[in-house]
Amino acid sequence: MKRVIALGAAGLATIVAIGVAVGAAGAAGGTPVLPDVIEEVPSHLQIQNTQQRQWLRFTTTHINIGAGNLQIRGGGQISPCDIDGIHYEQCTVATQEILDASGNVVDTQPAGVALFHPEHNHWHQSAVAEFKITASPTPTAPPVNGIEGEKITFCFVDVEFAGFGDKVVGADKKGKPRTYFECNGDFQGLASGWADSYHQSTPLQELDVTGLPSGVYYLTHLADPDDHWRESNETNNFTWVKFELSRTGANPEVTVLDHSPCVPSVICGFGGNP
Ligand SMILES: [Cu+2]
Repeated sequence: MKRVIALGAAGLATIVAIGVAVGAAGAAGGTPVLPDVIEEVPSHLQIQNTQQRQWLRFTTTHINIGAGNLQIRGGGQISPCDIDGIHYEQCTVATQEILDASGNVVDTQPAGVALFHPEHNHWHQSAVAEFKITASPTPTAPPVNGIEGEKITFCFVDVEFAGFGDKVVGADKKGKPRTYFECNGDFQGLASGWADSYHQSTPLQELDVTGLPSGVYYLTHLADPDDHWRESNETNNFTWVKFELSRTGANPEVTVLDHSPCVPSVICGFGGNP
């Protein structure tokens, strides 16, 4: 399903014009050094009962294992927008800035929308990831709980140094400085080697499983579902956890059965044990 973004009519022309201007500015320069954002296998799966709804909660972590930083700049102009049927009062266009080895901007491309997220009280990027519960572990599998692929908005900030795929935390830290510190609307990113974890207690780290029958399912997690960002590897954005939902007791229970492989490019157990 394609994401629908409707910017407020008054601000649309201005915001698009700014976006084009930014896009035209970056051109010449050195060789691009690209980011590669992967998603850790979701962890800490747990069922939460609230107000007669049942939620599957989980922890996820974005990690940039690419040689370059993911850098996103806001358009400056702010206008209301609607994303996937949710209205936000403050939005701006987002542009990925592609850097060379010296940190110069050598190219840009449109990267969706940045929006002020009232529940988290800071700025998010649109369509950072997509969570689904499915019957098979593929990015295109339809959701089984009737929730059409939930595109998740996130802030990007360097929280913890992850290293590169081998879990040797700190091994490569020299020369990979923490770069992005704030969830603001003007400037966000995830530096090479850095990770950004979202614990399962955070709002939005959840999918509705009310009425979902007992059975075996997959929780799937796809990074960059709209292909906003230019990455050095566009094929390693997908992870999954296989779990059993049991409804034999008073409350439903979840048991993890399997997960997608922890190949070198996909870190497992960094933000939390799967
Ligand atoms: Cu947030």
